[in-house]
Amino acid sequence: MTNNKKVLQFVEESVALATPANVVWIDGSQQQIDALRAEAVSTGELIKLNQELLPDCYLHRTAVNDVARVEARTVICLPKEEDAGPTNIWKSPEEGYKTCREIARGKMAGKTMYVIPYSMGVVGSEFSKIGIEVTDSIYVVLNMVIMTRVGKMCLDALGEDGDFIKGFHAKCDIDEENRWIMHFPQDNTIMSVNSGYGGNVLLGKKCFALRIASYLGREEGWMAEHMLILGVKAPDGTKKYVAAAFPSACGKTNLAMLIPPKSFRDAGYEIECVGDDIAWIRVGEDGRLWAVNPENGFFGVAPGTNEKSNPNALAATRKGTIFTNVVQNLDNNTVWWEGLDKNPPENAIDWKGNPWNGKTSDVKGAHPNSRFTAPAKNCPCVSPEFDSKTGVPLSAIIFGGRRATTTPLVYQSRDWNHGVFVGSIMSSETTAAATGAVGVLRHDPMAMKPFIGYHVGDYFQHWIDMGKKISNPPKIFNVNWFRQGPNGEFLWPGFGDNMRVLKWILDRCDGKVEARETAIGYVPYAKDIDLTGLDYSVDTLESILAVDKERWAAEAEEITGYYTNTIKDRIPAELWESLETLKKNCKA
Ligand code: OXD
Ligand code: MN
Repeated sequence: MTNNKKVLQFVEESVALATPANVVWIDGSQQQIDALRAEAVSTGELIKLNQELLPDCYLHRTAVNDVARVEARTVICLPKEEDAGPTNIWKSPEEGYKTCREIARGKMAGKTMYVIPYSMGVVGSEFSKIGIEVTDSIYVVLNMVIMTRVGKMCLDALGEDGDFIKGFHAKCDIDEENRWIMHFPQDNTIMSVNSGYGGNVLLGKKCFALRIASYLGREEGWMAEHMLILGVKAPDGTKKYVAAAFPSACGKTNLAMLIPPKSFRDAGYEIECVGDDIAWIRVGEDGRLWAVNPENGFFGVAPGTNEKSNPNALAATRKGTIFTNVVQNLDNNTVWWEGLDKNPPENAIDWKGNPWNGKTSDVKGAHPNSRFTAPAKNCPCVSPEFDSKTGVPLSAIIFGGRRATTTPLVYQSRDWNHGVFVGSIMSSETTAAATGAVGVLRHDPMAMKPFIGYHVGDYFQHWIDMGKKISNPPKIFNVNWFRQGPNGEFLWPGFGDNMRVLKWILDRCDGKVEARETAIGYVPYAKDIDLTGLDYSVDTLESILAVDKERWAAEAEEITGYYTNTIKDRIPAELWESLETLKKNCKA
């Protein structure tokens, strides 16, 4: 399929290491995809779902010990430990290669190795980059076909001499003790062994499009971010785009596909989804930031997705989707998960493969991190710019987290550098969805903590340096949909009503509304948040827009501790200055 010597050499080396019985090149043709689906069904790797209700949809169950990304076994391999920084696990490249190779040696004996040529981004766009993933899993091949642009055109784009990101994946024995997801940023290489779970094995996603790409972005002067991208179409037909970063369990996919409240829809507002997870961002000739979503599908969390929370995501899963670790409803061979509806199936199989009765069982039927892999084009509100080679221009960048107190519904940073500070201090309270204590503050700068492929302080510096190259920068905001009252009740309705906050953000970008300057930045006047059609008290709104200086003084101390004790070094002077300003403002 190719004459590219580097590709051929990578495949040869992978064969020599893992010794598969066959090698199959993935050309992206429907015929080949159909054959692989049929083969996976014949071995039980995939279960074919009801093809009338869910055409071309399949169900897969992972091993029970292999259901999530494993941060403690995700490694950045650079020569010097200090260059991986305090947020990453480090090994030297020598040790990393040795460890992975010893584990993978001979592990594809008797099996087929698939060679997947894929592109992150539209082939032929200046933003795009090609990867080659070799794997012994048909599940991986079929997920990559949905999540990326796969096929011979990627090899053609490489030509005889083009460079690419190398990804080696072997399931091995799904042994937790020997599971490693290793990144070699200097060699554009990823090795993943002993896992079959999406985030660890779909190497185009977190491994390439965030960890390796963030490293490349710093070298080449662009940014790879853990951000959704959405377009807001105004009644006059103009469109503005925003990118937004949130830690997990903060409703990122829901925001990316938001349906505006009725009063906004009636007025002519629409949201168009460009991406729900990753943004690659470059400075355009016009001095603005332009963003593309390098992915081609959504790898979304199933539980909680329903007709109310995210009808667009649900619609996206109705064809051509692979479900992982959800409930199989045996009555009609469809799928179910907690939070889909109030009607769990009685005659079902749970994510572990055991018989399950949703009416009587006291265990969850779907794993809390069960997923759907759905083609982006299925989404009813997918942006017409989805395949744009130039991307979309950003008017605003939004950071957010889950905070019961302290952080107001929305505030705007004073300028780019202050915005970088706001991103650097992002933190979120842990939820019951994740293991560990609930309500504990976890710092997650720019929602990139598990995804920065180098030292977090250098990453902050890269943001500051980028600011110097952007003559027309987006405005930077912070939102918090999760303020709680004294009894733990949520004080903001969230979901579609977040449109009301988006509108204020875009009005600020257009210079249409005034704002109140506070210790932390610009906060809306309550009158400027459009509450039309919402039964909501202005007093409550005032309360979640308030900035409590005492709490923020305490927050500033907590941030000082985080900077000093966790990040320790390489923090840009501009961020220390913003921290000092915050402390001063809280005393004033
Ligand atoms: C994801 C994640 O799967 O952030 O998108 O973990
Ligand atoms: Mn993500």
